Amino acid sequence: MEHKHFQTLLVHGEHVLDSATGAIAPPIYPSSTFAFKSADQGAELFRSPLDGYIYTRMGNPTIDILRNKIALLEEQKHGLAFASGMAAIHAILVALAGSGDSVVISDTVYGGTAALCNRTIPNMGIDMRWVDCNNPDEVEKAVDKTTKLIFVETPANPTMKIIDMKAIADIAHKHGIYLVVDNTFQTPYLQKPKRFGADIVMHSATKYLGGHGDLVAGLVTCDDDDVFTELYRVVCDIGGIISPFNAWLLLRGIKTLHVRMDAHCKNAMKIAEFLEEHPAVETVWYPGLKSHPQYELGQKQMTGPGGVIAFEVKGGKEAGKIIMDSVHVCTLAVSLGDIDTLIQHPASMTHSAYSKEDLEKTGISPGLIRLSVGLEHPDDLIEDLKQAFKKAGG
Ligand code: LCS
Repeated sequence: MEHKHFQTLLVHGEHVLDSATGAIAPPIYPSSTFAFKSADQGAELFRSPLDGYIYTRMGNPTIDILRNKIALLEEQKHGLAFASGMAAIHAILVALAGSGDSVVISDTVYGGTAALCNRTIPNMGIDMRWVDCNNPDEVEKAVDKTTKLIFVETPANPTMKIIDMKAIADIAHKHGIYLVVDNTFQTPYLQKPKRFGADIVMHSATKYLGGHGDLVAGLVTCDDDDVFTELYRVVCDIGGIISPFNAWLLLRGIKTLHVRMDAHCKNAMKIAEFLEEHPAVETVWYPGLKSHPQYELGQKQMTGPGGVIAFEVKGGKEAGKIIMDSVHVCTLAVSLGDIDTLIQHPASMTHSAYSKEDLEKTGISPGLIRLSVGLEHPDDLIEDLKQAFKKAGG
């Protein structure tokens, strides 16, 4: 039966009830290897490994349920699962580009993505071209015959800059190349990049998809069979696969994605409004606030503002440090998308791989604080921030 609503898809999509036992939860297959019925069948499977199971690096039944589920949620044909979001990004880049090729990438991305693209990827002879993807002319100028793909993150970590996916997809497709969108901050519940022209969608599933801060994982979806074949080759060759147990945890997390995301959005909106009114706060960047410079674009692309807020307090970095050291309900930690509210300082933590010039150019100011709003009662979070602001003199 076809599921009409996304919420139903989250709960039921792809999961087939175990007919032998009636078990509702999917089984975990920790097996590293799978017995062949005969020598001929083993040889046949090596010719077409996705038609059965050989060895978990090449395919696993629990991981397959997850691969199919994320493909369904992103409305794409293929899904792949990785050990982390970084393993997923690495796989996309090395599957689709090689020595002598170039990749155009948004100048504001997660610091780990920036580190990968500034160090490891250029060492492989791939030219990474950093551009402000809010400026389509700049993107157009950066693309040439060597360019294989454009990679963007929207909203961007940590500034919450929103990128017009349709505008960038049009440029990519004019040149016959792929648009890759990192959909970590929104999840398919709040944003479906494919509907705006993205060819490949990826996630750090460590964040909202997992949702509970208890796993590290990456997911990728695509429609193109050739892209899938290349990505699958990299999974098998490099081996950055998710473990069956983490795949199972992730499947469990995904079932409640809609309930958690609604609550994250509601809490974050309340906190963002509080921050905007507070005299200690200089600026707030949250896609749910009309003051966000790309509020209208956000309304077009996203069905909710998400749970991450960036803000700057008066007194800059020093005041920010006092606030981060004074919170009790919020936890001073990196990552985002957890049920726990997490607060951190991008310039010295998640984005410390950025040079001073790049931090300045992309608006990751020394005083910028990032808050991933969790599922505590918002009034407790507001009281916590209030007392921390007071300590910082606000
Ligand atoms: N993409 C985005 C947008 C991310 O925020 C992260 C991690 C990654 C990719 C990489 O995924 P991972 O390998 O960690 O699963 N972001 C983090 C952050 O903001 N704080 O700690 C990790």
